[in-house]
Amino acid sequence: MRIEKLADMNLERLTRKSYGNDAELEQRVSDILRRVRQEGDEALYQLTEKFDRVNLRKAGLRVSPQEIEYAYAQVDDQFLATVRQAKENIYTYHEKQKRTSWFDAKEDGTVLGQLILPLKRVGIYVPGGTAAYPSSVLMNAVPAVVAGVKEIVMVSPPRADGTLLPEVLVAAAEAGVTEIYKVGGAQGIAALAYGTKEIVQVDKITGPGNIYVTLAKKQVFGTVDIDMLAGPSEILILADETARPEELAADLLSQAEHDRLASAILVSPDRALLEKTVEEVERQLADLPRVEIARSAWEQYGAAILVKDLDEGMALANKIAPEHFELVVAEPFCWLGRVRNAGAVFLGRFSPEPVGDYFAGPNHVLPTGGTARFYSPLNVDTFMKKVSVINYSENALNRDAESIAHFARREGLEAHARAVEARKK
Ligand code: HSO
Ligand code: ZN
Repeated sequence: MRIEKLADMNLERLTRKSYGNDAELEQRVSDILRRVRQEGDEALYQLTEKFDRVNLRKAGLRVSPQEIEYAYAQVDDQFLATVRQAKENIYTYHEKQKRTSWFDAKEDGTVLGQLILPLKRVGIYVPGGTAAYPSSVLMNAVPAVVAGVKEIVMVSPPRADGTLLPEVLVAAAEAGVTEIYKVGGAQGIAALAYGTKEIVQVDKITGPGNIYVTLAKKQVFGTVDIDMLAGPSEILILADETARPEELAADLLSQAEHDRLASAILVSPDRALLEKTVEEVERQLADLPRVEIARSAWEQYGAAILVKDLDEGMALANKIAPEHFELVVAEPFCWLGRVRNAGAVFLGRFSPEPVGDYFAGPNHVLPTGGTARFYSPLNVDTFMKKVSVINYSENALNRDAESIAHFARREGLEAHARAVEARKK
């Protein structure tokens, strides 16, 4: 890995890697969606047989209470205690976000307001394989619980033996998930979005997934709501000479190990720090279990960028809009006011990114691929909706009737005008 000077760099390599627009994949996904819409559960059975090699008639589509009990028997006490503590931290943080309905009563007798209501039924997607993270189950389900959602449905592809990971099942039960189905991929999203006999349609789908899941979420948007289109993980660290290379290297690798498409970027005005950190990354890579994934991510989408000063580094960070932004500088709070675009900001050397992934309380489902320009982290509002409330008094209507009727007629809508005038004294 070379140290690159910002001025000489082509930033495109670092910014152009969202899950692409692949027409053939999109077609395959839309075929799957159509099959589930037309054939319902039968399609779920056939597609799960085809993609996961699992016979759901035997393994069961819905996870039973006995399976949950068995999952608890399989996890150790430390895991359970950790999940419970993490859940509590996430709950406490998200509770502070909860908004309640409000009403504004004016002197003229008018009452205006907003009902802020939980969604009735939401679906949470949990990926399979090594990306089946119990922490993500908590991060998706807990805000829904805080919002007051009564029906929280989880779907996830079964493993070869027809089960789900016990840690995922335990996290789901602890978080308050109410139904779990062993179906993944685009067919899992389709089941949630359109409903089948066995799986009742949801109002919104959240949770990360592979390219098929992401494209499926995109295609069902409108039939249901979705959270966001999550891409590969990213970290950008802005560091000064007070930072320690071995810690920065560890933080960069913590994201690089997620995915070959993950990105890990170090930005600093200190050339020696950049050099030492790059060496450290090489050294630490050697004995990582996921060395291949992490190395590939680091080589393809990693970078060590030399900037003039922290100001220039901050401008670069805001331009890239990283999912995770670590500020490892002498006075991180002094720079916080300059942050415009990031999913989550981690301040100081005692706030490495995994603190946020697992434990601190803020959500780890964050905007990626530059979408932190306009998206927010998953939060309680994600699972709520609003209804406007209007209660005019007789006096207020008499006062405003003429203006309203005037406006209506200017739009050529005579019946609107008359509806108001019908009450006017
Ligand atoms: N860093 C990931 C979330 C995660 N990390 C789950 C560990 N487990 C989101 O970008
Ligand atoms: Zn992570």
